Amino acid sequence: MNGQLILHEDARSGNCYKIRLTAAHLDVPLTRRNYDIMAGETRTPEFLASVNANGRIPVLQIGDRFLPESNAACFWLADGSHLIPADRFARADMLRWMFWEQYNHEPSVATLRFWRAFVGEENLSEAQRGQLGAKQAGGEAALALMDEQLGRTAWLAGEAFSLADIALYAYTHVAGEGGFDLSTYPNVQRWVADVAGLPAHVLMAG
Ligand SMILES: N[C@@H](CCC(=O)N[C@@H](CS)C(=O)NCC(=O)O)C(=O)O
Repeated sequence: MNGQLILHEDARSGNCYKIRLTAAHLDVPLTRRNYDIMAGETRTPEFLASVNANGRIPVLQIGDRFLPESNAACFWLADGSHLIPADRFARADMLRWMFWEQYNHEPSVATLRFWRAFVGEENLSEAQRGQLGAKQAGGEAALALMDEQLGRTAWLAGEAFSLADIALYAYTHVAGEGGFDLSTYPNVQRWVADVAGLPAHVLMAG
């Protein structure tokens, strides 16, 4: 009905992994097209003109239409499925966690992973080095908030696994690569194991 689904991605990116994990839970096949973001492959004139004018992956291509932004792509895939709560409040609460992920979690937890595990601290600019402390504190505050929620409910948006868990699992389970100690957050650790134990789970490097 929607033609072929193509994921434009860099397989090392947690934002791209969110879409693969959502598709796995829905048993939806994706064709994968890889770009090396470290080599600027999402900044070429061709990519900007035909895939995403914002110069970033992931982009989910649905037939001849292109949908950037990881959480929007997950939402498109999961619309009407068990990954989105039927209850109106729970559905909005799921979105709350996904917006929060983009504003309060990903900019610290994912950026520090990118800087420390891929760029290397010795290669950071002066300005980036100056942000290390604030990003560490921001990431710790985000993980603490998740830990508080997951001490009260099984999953982030209540008692059912949802897109909120997928969106936040992507970078949380590899937060150690960014210099965060997940053993400080026992409820997050329990939840990471629960997500990874679901039958449809796929690994990030898969
Ligand atoms: N808010 C976007 C973030 C996309 C993003 O930052 N993508 C990064 C990789 S995770 C990227 O493409 N970086 C390459 C570049 O900026 O040149 C999303 O959730 O999809």
